[in-house]
Order: sequence, then C-alpha cells, then structure tokens
Amino acid sequence: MVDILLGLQWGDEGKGKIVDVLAPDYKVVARFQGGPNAGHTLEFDGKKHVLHQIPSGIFRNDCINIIGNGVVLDPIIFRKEIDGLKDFNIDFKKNLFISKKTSIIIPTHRILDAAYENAKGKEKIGSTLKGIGPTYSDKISRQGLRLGDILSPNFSEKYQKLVDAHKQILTFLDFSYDLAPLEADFFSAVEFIKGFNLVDSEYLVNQNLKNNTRVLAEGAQGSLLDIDFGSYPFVTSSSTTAAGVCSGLGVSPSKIGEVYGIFKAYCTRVGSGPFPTELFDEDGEKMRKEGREFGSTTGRPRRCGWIDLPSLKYSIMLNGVTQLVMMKVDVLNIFDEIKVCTHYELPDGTITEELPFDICDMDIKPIYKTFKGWGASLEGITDFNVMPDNLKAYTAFLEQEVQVPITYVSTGPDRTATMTRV
Ligand code: 2SA
Ligand code: MG
Repeated sequence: MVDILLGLQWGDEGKGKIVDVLAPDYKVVARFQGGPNAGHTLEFDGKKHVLHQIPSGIFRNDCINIIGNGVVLDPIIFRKEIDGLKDFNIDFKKNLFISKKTSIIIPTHRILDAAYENAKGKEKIGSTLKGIGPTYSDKISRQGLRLGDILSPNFSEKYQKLVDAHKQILTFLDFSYDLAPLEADFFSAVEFIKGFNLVDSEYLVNQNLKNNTRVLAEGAQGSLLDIDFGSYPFVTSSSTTAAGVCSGLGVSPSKIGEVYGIFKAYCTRVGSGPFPTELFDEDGEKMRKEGREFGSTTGRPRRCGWIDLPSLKYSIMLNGVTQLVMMKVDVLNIFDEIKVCTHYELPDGTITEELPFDICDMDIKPIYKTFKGWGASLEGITDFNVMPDNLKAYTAFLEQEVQVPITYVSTGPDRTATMTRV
C-alpha cells in the first residue's frame, strides 16, 4: 500500500518533521508534486535542515527516496541541495531515484514566473518565483522538457526551442533579464544530474508495492493550495491532494492505504489569497513570533490566524484522511484563550460550513467558539493521557467536529517532541 502524508491547510504544517518521525516505518518515501517551492524543515540532533525537492526520507540510510513524475525539478537548486547534504555521507546512488518523466524547470521558467507576477500588479499570487506555474503550463501544453530528455543527443535543440518560445513572451511583456549566467549554471547542473539514478519510477514504485514494501507519498504545499480545490487563482499549479499521488507517481487508487492529514493547531498562509481567520492584531503577531512563522524557502513572514474548521473539514473530505496529526500545539501555550472558527458568516448573512465558490471576492466573518488555554509548557509530554485538561478539551472538540482521530500531537520541532496516542 501507498500511505499518504499531506498538509490540510496552506502549507508549512510541519510535514517534514512528521515524515521524519514516520520514516522508520517506510522503506520508500516519494514526492509526487510540487518542486523547489516547497520547504520541508527537519530538526534532529539540535540541527535544522531544510529540504526543497529531495524527499524527507533521505536522512535514513535504509530508505529509498523517489522524486516522482508529477514533480517539477530545478537542476540548479537540486545541485545546491545535494551539496548542502554532503556532511551526512548519504549514498545517493543507493537511496535516491528520479523519474525520467519529471518536468525540468529551466531558467526562463523562473524569469517568466517573475514577469507574470510583475504584470499582475496588485493581483499578485505571491508566487515563490521558482518557476512552478510556467513549468507546469509547459507540461500541460505539451512543450515542456522532462528529465529523461537530458540523455538525448537533441537535448540542446529541444531546450533552445523552448527558450525561444519563452523569449517571445518576455519580449511581449517587456521584461528585462539576464539569462547568460543562469544558463551556464543550468547546463553544468544538468551534467551533474546525469550522475544520479534517472529511472521510470512508476515501475520502481509498483515493484516495491508488489513486494509488500510500504511506500510513503509525501505531499508538498497544502491542500488548500490545490490547483482545482484551492482558492483559485491564489493556488499553486499542481494537485496537492491525495488524488495527485496516483498521477504523480503512477499508482492505482486501489493501492492507497492510510492518509495522514497534518494540520497546525492554528493557521498560516504565505502569499496572497483569502484567509478568513487571519489575525491582524497582537495575537497574530504572537503566533508568528512564537511559531517562527517565516517561509523556509523565501523567508517571507507568514500570515497567522485561528484554526478554521470549515476549511479543515473540506481538506479532510477531499483527501479521505484516516488519521490526523496536530502540529505546533506548543505555540498556543502562551494564549489565555484559544479560538476555533466553526462556521462562516457570508456578506449576505448566510451561516455556512462550506467554502463558497467566490471566496476570493468576499469578506467572510468567522464565527468562533472560545476555549480556555492550558498555559503550561508541554515539554517532555509524550503521552496523550497526561496532556493538560484544557488541551484535552481542545483536541476532543476538534476530533468530534471532524470525525477523524488525532493520533499524533507535535509539541516542538525535534523528532522527540511528539505525543503519540497509544
Ligand atoms: P508557487 O510558487 O507558484 O507554487 O506559488 C503559488 C502559491 O502557493 C504558495 N506556496 C506556498 N505556501 C506555503 N509554503 C510553501 N513553501 C515554502 C515553505 C514557502 C516559502 O515551505 O515555507 O518559503 O515562502 C509554498 N509554496 C508555494 C505561494 O505562497 C503562493 O500563494
Ligand atoms: Mg514549508
């Protein structure tokens, strides 16, 4: 079976840490969508590591890591990431496999990303500017480059054809850029990647499934940034929900097992787009500071707010979540009161639990239920039964609302700061 681990909000739920906690149970960890726009932070042995394109199982030497066909990969960033891992003595030949069908981000994709954002003026998506949208656009419009293409003798011609098409758009948008230094880096990174295992990873994944090896599919970006179900157009360009695993790795829906849904005990969002429970006051500031809420890829301050049940329920529904993992509960230790948005009030007075189609064009008023804070450190607590009563009440309320059990609660960035329901 393929188990799936994904974020239920707008990203940065702490997937990196949880994959790392779960990784010992899996011999294969695979990425199925997204690319260098992701930032998965792992902390162990007192050190922090941020991964962008490489799956989080890479620190376990008995774990095979797969970058699937649904991913968009930037060779320049890939090379930097590999360099950043040199102290760990990782055997990449043994532990890392990249699909030949993975789409390649070329330098002009990044330039186009910036040019499109620039052209949008005030309506910016808040893209990470890693070229994600333009690369997926080229994939869908059937002119993109795939990793297997770098092995072909015609690669530079294929590349040039695509760059020429991009240049026309950039001229039209009147956007100035300096391609030469990026191109030099790109071609040297392409040579570098040739030293890795480039495979038809759908066979590799399915062979493992046939041998009863458990595979973990690791999501990047949150479910609410999904191209179909997120707050379009303020979304990323891939299928971030469970459905994306099938097409992004080449596995059948009948092979999907557990779906772990990760959410923060509050909410954050980077980039533009609706965020009904966003706080603009001192509480929001406190969450950002206490939770160190700054983008791990771009360093941007994240917008913060209370937990939002209508959107959490929506994500749980779309993904078929079977187990929940609640992250960063310790950030709420310092709050006297903790709020949960249970419903939305729309501008016309309707009270609803559903996300409206035109969510981007309206002001939604969140309706809150207030809980007492627990006002205590959670350090050293690893058992659900001994958590403070007020945290128990908060957890029980969420579970009862969403009807899915919370099986892990994370109380700090380190692997060991995790409460497990036994
Ligand atoms: P893009 O670059 O085209 O995918 O951007 C489109 C929208 O998707 C949002 N997005 C993200 N939101 C949260 N975290 C992401 N990854 C990094 C991280 C972000 C960072 O893990 O910290 O470092 O800033 C991520 N990637 C994309 C993005 O903000 C746009 O709203
Ligand atoms: Mg992140």
